Amino acid sequence: MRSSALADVAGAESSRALDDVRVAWLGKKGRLTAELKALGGLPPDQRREVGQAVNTLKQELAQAIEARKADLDRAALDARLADETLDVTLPGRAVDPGGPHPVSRAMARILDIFRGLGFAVADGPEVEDDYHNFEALNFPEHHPARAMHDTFYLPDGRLLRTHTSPVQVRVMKEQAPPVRIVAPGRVFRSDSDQTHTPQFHQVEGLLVDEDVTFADLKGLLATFVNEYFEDELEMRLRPSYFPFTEPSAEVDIRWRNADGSAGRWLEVLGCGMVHPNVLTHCGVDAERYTGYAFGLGVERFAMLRYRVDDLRLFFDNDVRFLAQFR
Ligand code: 2NL
Repeated sequence: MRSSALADVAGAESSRALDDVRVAWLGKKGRLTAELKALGGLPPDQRREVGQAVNTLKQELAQAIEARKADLDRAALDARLADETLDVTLPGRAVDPGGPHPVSRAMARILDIFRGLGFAVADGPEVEDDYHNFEALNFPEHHPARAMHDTFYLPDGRLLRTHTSPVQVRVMKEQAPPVRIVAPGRVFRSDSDQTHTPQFHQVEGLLVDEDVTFADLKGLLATFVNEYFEDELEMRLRPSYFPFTEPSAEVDIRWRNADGSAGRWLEVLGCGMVHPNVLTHCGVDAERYTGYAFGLGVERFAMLRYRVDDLRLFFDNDVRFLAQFR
C-alpha cells in the first residue's frame, strides 16, 4: 500500500490530480481510512501493530502530498514567470497629448483681455426666439437686414441664434445700468464657403452707462487689438451699418508683413453706439443712458494670431494640425 500510495503522489502532474490522490487515500471514503475502520475486525493482538502502521503511513502520505504540492506550485509559478516575461528595458509607448483647440485658445485670450478691462462674461441659450435675436435688436419684421443673417429656423418658429446679442438683451432686461459685459459663444448662419461655416464663434461686448461716448469705444478697441496681437497696430474705423447701432463702424487694423513693414488693412471688428430703440426695448432709459457695443468673429482672430490660412482646418480635427497648438 505504501509504495502504491507514494507512486500515486509522485505521478500527480497537477494540483487537481494531487487532490484526487489525497481524497482517494486519505478522504472519508479513502483507502487508508477504510483500513482504520477495518481495525475492529482484526484479532486483538494485531490491532495495535496494524493501527500504528496505518497511522504512520497516513502521516507519511500527508507529508508527501504537502511536498508534492509545493513542487507543483513552484513549477506553476516558474512556468508563469517564464511565460509572462517583461522586458523592462523596452522604450515606453508614447502617449500623444492633445492640446486646447486654437479657437478655444483665441477665445480664452480674448476673454482674459476683456476681464482685465473690467468686463464680466455672460452667456445664454443657443436656441432663441425671434424677439431676442431680432425684434429687440431693432430688426423690424420684414426688415431687409434680416436677410443678411441666413437664419436656421426650428419647426416651432424658434431659431438658432445668429449672433450673441440676445445674451446682452437678456442681461439689460435683468440688470440696471451700468452694464459692462462680453458675451462669448457659438452662433449659426446658413452660410458655407471658403470663408464661412454654418457654425462659428463670436464675442460681443456691451457697455451701458451715463456719458458713454464713441471715443470710449475707440479707445477700448485699440487697447484690445494691441493686447491681443501683442503689438502697436495702426487702427482705423470705417462707417458701416447695423440695425442695432447708430452710428456704426467697421474696425480695420494694419497687418504687418513678415519683415515688420506695414501691410494690408484687415477688417477685424464691427461696432457702434447702441441704437436708442434697442435700449428702450430692453427697459433702459435712452434719455439718461448711452452705450457702445461691438462684435468679433473668434475664428478670424484665431486665423490671424496662429497664421492659419484655411478656415476648414479648425473643423477637420486632424491631430497633425491640432498637435501644433499644444
Ligand atoms: C460684427 C458686428 C456687432 C453689436 C455687434 C450689439 C449688441 C447689442 C446692442 C447693440 Cl445688445 N449692438 N452688438 C454691435 C455692433 C457690431 O457685431 O461684425 N460681428 C462679427
